[in-house]
Amino acid sequence: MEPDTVFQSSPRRAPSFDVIIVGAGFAGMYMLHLARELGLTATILETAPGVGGTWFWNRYPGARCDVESMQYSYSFCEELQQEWHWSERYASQPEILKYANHVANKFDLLRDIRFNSRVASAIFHEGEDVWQVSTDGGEHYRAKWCVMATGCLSAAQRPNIPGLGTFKGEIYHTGNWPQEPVDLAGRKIGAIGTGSSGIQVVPELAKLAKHLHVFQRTPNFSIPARNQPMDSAYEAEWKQSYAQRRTAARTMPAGIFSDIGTNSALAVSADDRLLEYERRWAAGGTGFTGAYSDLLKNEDANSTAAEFVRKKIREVVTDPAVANLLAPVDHPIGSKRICADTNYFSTFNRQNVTLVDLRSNPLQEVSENGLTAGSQFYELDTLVLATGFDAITGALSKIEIVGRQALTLKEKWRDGPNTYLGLMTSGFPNLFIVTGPGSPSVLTNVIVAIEDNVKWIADCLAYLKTRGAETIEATASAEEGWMEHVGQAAEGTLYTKAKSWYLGVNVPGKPAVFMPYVGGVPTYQKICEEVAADGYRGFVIEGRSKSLRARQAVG
Ligand code: N01
Repeated sequence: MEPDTVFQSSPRRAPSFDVIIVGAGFAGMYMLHLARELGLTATILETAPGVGGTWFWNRYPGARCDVESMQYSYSFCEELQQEWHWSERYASQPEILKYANHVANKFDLLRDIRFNSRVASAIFHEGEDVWQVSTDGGEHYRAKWCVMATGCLSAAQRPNIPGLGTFKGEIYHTGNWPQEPVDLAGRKIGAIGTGSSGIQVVPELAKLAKHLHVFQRTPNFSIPARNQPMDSAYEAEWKQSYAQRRTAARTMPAGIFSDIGTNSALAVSADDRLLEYERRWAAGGTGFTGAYSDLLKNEDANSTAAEFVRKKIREVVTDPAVANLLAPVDHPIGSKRICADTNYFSTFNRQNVTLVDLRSNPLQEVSENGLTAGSQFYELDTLVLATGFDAITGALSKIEIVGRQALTLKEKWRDGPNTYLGLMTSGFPNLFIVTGPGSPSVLTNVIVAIEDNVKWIADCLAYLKTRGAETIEATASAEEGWMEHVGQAAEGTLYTKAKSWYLGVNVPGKPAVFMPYVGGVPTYQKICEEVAADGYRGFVIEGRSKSLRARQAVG
């Protein structure tokens, strides 16, 4: 829709919309679609020259989703899920990007997306109750509602390694991979980082490199993905009952239709446990940790699964010293995001691959022609940084977001993010966040989390529209109660036992706060629905007459 004239009083005569959406990933695209269905004027501002969000940028060799492709897709449109064909069990990045473009075309979204538009600031004008959103190109827009669809894994984290800027070869970050082809054949490559991205890129780099050095600080647990071409019978089975399976997926904690064990790992015999772990190892994928109900709650239960995986690593890797370094011992399995790989561990059996343990040989510096770890210099042509993200809050903190009384979001979240339901934060009226901190987001099939959040926001906008409301804002006390609940939920699990990006400890200076909500999709969604059904309990809603305030301000 074209901008309307609601805000023509703007001194800057900035284009004005009912809704400005930041980000054209899966969240932003669906938000635009629903905003249009409500008859609202809306536009998306997007940094990239195309849609896809994290799948636009993470185009490193081997990039692939670790949620099965039949599930890692939108469920809101039956026609879409029936017509789209995934070619593999786990979709590769190019195929996911193709899907994102298909969706953009199918729903005619492109005409309302402003590409190459990085949002630099979003400022709430009190009195007018308007958000002014500005790009780093100096364009200004105004809107009543602003939706941050900026993603949880979209701010690539470049490590602070002395001398990195002096390196004369190429440096590529997996989370910000070039759009043009990259020729890595015959190069001396150094890869830093062994999380999900590193574990995917390393086997591909090894195939191309003259020699690959993998610089590992912390080993990670990984399960073979066992990717394969899409089985047509499996695809047909899904398509025959897509709606029922999507509903069933939403009854499961991660929003993934899967087979989750209900027993304690300690309630079965060692032989039965072994059979179950072997079955899941053979099936492949991150569903491995769904074997027993207490793997992420009880350390003894967890160590049965961790030990099984360590044994597998030792079976695959032929050099026992290398196998030992690759076997994680510093965190419970699953407490950091578990990885899914294709030939990761066996890659270390190749002659052209060397594992460098940064624990015993700390990374000293990068210089013009390579890198020094311990007392050893490694000559390199290319550095691949698989060093992760400033996750969950990183993309938001890159934007100067200013709420009531000139309070910035950065200042408000200095000691850790506070939200109500992950969806809004007090002091920032009419600003919605999709998969924000305090929501299940990264602990789920994120497309489920996105769809549920976006639908909730759209329903909320419809509610506000029919009542002629001007603002909605989370109350400080509702937010406090929610964050307490989020913290307590995490304390009951093993998630807090790992130094992970869930806690933000991978980013120097970031406060260590467990950010996602571990209560699971069904519990979270039930709470969100109840809050809405209860007249948006915990939010202040004000109309022009302000008379709505008393009725809605609860909690
Ligand atoms: O990032 P990470 P990622 N010196 O933070 C190391 C999703 N994802 O991009 O653990 C040396 O997990 C760091 O070491 P350490 C998925 O949710 C999904 O891999 O801090 N090393 C670690 O090894 C995932 O969890 C898919 O000691 C340094 C690595 O870099 C999330 O994205 C694919 C360092 C970072 O690992 C993030 O994964 C890819 C330094 N200065 C990603 N700084 C799929 O769907 C960092 N490291 C399959």
